[in-house]
Amino acid sequence: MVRVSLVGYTNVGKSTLMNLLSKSSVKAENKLFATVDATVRKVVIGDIPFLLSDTVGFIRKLPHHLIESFKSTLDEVREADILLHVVDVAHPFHDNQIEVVKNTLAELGAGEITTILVLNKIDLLEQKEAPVSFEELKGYYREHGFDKVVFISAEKKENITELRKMLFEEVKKKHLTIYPNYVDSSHYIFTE
Ligand SMILES: Nc1nc2c(ncn2[C@@H]2O[C@H](COP(=O)(O)OP(=O)(O)OP(=O)(O)O)[C@@H](O)[C@H]2O)c(=O)[nH]1
Ligand SMILES: [Mg+2]
Repeated sequence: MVRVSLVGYTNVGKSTLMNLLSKSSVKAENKLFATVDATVRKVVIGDIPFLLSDTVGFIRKLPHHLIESFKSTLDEVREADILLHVVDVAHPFHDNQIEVVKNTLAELGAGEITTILVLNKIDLLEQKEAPVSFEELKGYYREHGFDKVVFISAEKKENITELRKMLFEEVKKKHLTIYPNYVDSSHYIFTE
């Protein structure tokens, strides 16, 4: 099966998104390192099954006691076909956190894996002034090497269909490379 991994800085909403996409119940808490192990769930979108794994959050300096759990996360990440890089877009230093995650992925040898940049917590932005539109911001992130960008709120379930559609398209591509002899791919159609 195609393997998809949720990666990102700690406390950005990876587990919340995992629960939403897989309808499972993974501990999501407003504290650092709520997740200490990789958790894997089977998810199906539009007939195509894939494995979705939640991972421990990346951080600039990892606390010592988390190094073991981090190792199992590293394996999940390395073996992934697709990464969902989740970002807390309402965090004042989110661009910095994106850099930390990008550098960590590169160090792991996972820098070339197809990545969807998922800018989460847009509900928190709406409370402030929105000086630039999401479309303009997408352009900004594309210039920084992310060609697949989506703005969501995992908590308020905003734009989840757009994310699922984008994920489905990437999963479909990978699925067809794993099963190239599967001739009738016409029934792989996105369903909400
Ligand atoms: N306002 C808002 N809060 C969110 C959203 N998504 C997640 N949260 C909150 O952010 C906090 C962290 O969420 P988690 O899903 O545990 O984050 P995580 O990335 O899994 O964190 P670690 O496992 O610690 O790395 C929780 O309090 C969530 O309720 C969102 O879209 N909007
Ligand atoms: Mg978590």
